[in-house]
This record gives sequence, structure tokens and C-alpha cells, in this order.
Amino acid sequence: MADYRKMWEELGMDVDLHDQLCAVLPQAFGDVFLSQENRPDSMDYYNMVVADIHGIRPAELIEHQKKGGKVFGTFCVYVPDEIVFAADAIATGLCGGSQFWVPGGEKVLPANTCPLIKASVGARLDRTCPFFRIADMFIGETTCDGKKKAWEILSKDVPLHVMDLPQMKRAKDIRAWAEEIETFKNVVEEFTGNEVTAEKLAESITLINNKRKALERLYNLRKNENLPISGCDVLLISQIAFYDDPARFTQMTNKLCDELDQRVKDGVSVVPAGTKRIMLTGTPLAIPNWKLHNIVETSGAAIVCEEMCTGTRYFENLVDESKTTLEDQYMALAERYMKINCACFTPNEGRIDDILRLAKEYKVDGIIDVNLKFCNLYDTEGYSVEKAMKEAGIPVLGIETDYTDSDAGQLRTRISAFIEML
Ligand code: BJ8
Repeated sequence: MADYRKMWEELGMDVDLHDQLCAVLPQAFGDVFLSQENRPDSMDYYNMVVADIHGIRPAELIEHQKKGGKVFGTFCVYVPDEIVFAADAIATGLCGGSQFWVPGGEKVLPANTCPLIKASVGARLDRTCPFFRIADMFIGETTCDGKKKAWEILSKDVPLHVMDLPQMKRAKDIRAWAEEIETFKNVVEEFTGNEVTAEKLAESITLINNKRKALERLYNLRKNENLPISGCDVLLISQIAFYDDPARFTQMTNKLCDELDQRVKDGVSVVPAGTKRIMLTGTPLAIPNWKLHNIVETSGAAIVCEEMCTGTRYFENLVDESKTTLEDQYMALAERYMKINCACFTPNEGRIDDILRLAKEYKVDGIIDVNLKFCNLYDTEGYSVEKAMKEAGIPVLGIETDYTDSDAGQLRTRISAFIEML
């Protein structure tokens, strides 16, 4: 790993504490990823990005800031990156996926808050993640209650704008989201000093659509009987999508897909014929949360799809590129983003339709419904999801977990038993 200590010190990070994280990550990464057999060569790019996760991309963001550019940190797939890039700024995902940051969050949040929120708050307040130091402005949203209250705490420490996300999907809610996107544009323009024109926005809509298309291409390749790539590797790519440069990410992911196309032609599979195909659904798996994929794929099954925000919810549906005025573009953005089916909406039957559709498309043998501990929304929705799956005759296993390893043994036993009965 290159030496980025000076950069971290200049960011005001707690470098000694951060060293503890740097000490465990390479081992965890090696155990989960490098131990896999027959990985595509094009995974080298993603390996490199993750090996220096707190170095390479942060250094690029700082370069951008030195030239006068701004960086916006986001926490939800409803926040439109297009607006940020149209103002010559950079958007980067900030959700925390490591137990390392949780105690820092617990200093200010109730212990029974979901680990994703605790880790995100802890990463900022403990000063142990460069991305959380670099972002000039955080963008929150009114999704779950835990996040809403966390914004109030974080806003004492960093400039923060909250987008008011409607929680129903009537025509007036979509119009309201279009208005909220316009307000966001005004905030971004003022903060960056750069004007967002219809031409600039059209360019960034294409930029982000291209990223979505590359991810969709990657996911489509997982629909093959011969699986050309593991679920672990696709999860890693989905996680990197949140913070990598979008144009480069698109290029590298298409390059990987070229290699995978060849694998499909050659009948190459990363798993033996007859390996059970699993889909995960539920709460997001923020980097470096690789726990479940690792358990499932070392228990004799393969993960072929994730109906998650680190999965299909991130890339399905494109923004209409034919609009030429800002007003029409806000509406096109709102229409695309409001097609995402998150449990913070009521009703959210679209998610059940998605799961049933994806189960068919990816020819899954079973579904694991994953809930991050203390996420009330997805936990409650789990009842309807699991009921619908049972009615459709699809085996389903509901699990609840957090970022610790304390339940790994128990999860392995339950997941192995589930795979066994498929
Ligand atoms: S669109 S899933 S990214 S809100 S897991 S913090 S909901 S208590 S992350 Fe999410 Fe946007 Fe929805 Fe996706 Fe709250 Fe639940 Fe925690 Fe969650």
C-alpha cells in the first residue's frame, strides 16, 4: 500500500486509530476475495482500487478540490448524482459498512440504531475515514427515522443539505420530488459557484446512465447457467460504483463484461454445475460489508443477484435522455428515481413485484431476506416479502445481522441448512 499518511494527517484524521482499520482490511479482503478460484483477470482493477481504498480515490478527490472543485457525500440511492456532476463537482457514496466505525456512532446515537447509520456517523466524528473528511457537503434525505435524526447531529460538524423525499408514489409525490431536485440543483450551484445548464445536465444524465448500463450488462451476465463471476466479486464492484470516477468505472466494467462474454461463449463457470443459485434481498451492504456473500459462497451456493441498493436498485431504469429543458430534466430524473422501491415508501408492493421478476430472470433456487439489525422498515416489510415468496413457491430464509462477526457461526449453520434443502 502506498504511503498516504501525510494526506490523512492533512485531512485532520485520527491517523493512529485509522491504522487499526488499515491493519485488518487487507487480511479481510484477502480472505474473502483473493482466496476465490478462477477469478476474471479484469478484477485486477477493482482489487487495486480496494487495496488502496483510502488512498487512490481520496487523492483524486483532493486534486479536484485543489483545482477549486467541490465534493458531495451521499447516503442514499434516491439522491441524483447527475445534479452534482452537472456542476463540475463530484459525488461520492459515504455509507459505512464496517464495525470499526460503530462504537464512534454509539457515542452519540442510541445503541439500537442500525449499524449503517452508526458506522456512517462514527466514521465522520471519529475522523477515521478520508472520504468523510474530504466531502465538502453531505447530502441527507428523509428516508428512515434514524437517518433523519443522524443528519441533525452530523450537521453540527459538516455542511449538510437534506432532501425531502416523499414516502408515497402518487403523481403529486413525483412532482414534489422533481421540485426537490430543483432545490438541490440550486444548493449545488450556490455551493460550487457553477451554473447547471440543460446541456451540462444532459451530459451528466448520459454519464450516469452509461454507468447504469454497464452494471446492468454485468448483472445480465449472471443470468447464465454457467456463472462467469462470483457474487462476492459483483458485490465488490457494486460497492466501488458508489465512489469511483463514473466514466472510468463504466469503462472498466465494460472491459470486465467483454471478458465475461468470452467466458460465457467458452462455457466457463466459477462454480460447479448444479450449484444452487441464491438471490439476496433487503438492506444495503455498504463497503466493506462482505460477510453474507462470503458465508453463502463458502457454503456451497452462489449469489446471482442482489435486490438491494448495492445491487439492482442502484442501476435499474434509465433517466430519459431526450429532454432538453431543465424543467423536463428534473421531471425525467424524478420519474426514474421514484421507480426505486425502498421500504421507506408506503405501499411498497413494487419491491415484491421486483423480487418475483428477478427470481425468474436470474433462475434462483432460493432467496435470503437480509435485514440489518434495528432497521425497522425492512424488518417489518420482511413479513410481506417472505409471505409473497412462499406463495410463489420460492424458498426463502429471513435473517437479521449486523457488522460484527459474533453471529457468523450461527449464520453459517442456518444458511448451510437452507442451501441443503433447496
Ligand atoms: S433507498 S435502503 S439507501 S434509505 S438499513 S439506514 S433504511 S435503518 S439504507 Fe437506504 Fe436509500 Fe432506502 Fe436504499 Fe435506515 Fe434501514 Fe439503516 Fe437503511
